[in-house]
Amino acid sequence: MTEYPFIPYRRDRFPADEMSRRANDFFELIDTRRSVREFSPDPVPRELIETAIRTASTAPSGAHRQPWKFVAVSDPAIKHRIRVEAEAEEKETYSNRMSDEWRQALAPIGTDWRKPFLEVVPWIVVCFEELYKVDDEGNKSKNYYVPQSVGLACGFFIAALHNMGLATLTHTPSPMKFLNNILGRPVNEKPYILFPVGYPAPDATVPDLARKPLEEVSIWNPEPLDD
Ligand code: IYR
Repeated sequence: MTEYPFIPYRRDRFPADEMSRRANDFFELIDTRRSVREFSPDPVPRELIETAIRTASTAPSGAHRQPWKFVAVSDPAIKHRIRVEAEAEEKETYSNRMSDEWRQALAPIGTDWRKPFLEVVPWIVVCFEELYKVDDEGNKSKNYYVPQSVGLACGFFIAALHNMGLATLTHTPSPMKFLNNILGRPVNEKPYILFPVGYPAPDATVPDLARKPLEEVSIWNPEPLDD
């Protein structure tokens, strides 16, 4: 077991007007984030991807296990292999595995099995969830709240990329098992989300969708059911 000494945690409070300003500034920044499917091939320095992964890795996690691995790929041959195998799975999914209801839900977004962006982008980053831990002697130990922890880390990752002016997409070619093989990851790691990362193409378009208003996504001081 890792023992941590406890240390003081102090942050200066911001004056109320500065808090409001910061709250609005962050909202306005993050509100311009969109999932992008058309990317520029322009290179992105590795250092930026490293910082995005470092940012992701500050996310809270069950028992501080940080049960995530971010695998970054810029090698064109590996990106090509990922595209070929992702498209093969996606073709099967779109033609045979998706329900009609699912297909209809996706129709307005205009996706299909073709994933050319996997070869256009300068980086593919695949986040794996570490289902359980294996130490150097091969001893296994449990991780906790893995999907929640990894989801949070991926959220931080997306926010970090957006803040630095890069675009991504939460791509989930399904099933994703082929990524363990291509990327040489062990069986205790499971692909969670594949992120193509780059600049949006200058002529990229996104669906003109609206986000649910606050009233639809929040409930304030509700009554208990059992009163
Ligand atoms: N994994 C497929 C299908 C897909 C599913 C949902 I739900 C989306 O919001 C978008 C796509 C794909 O990546 O095309």
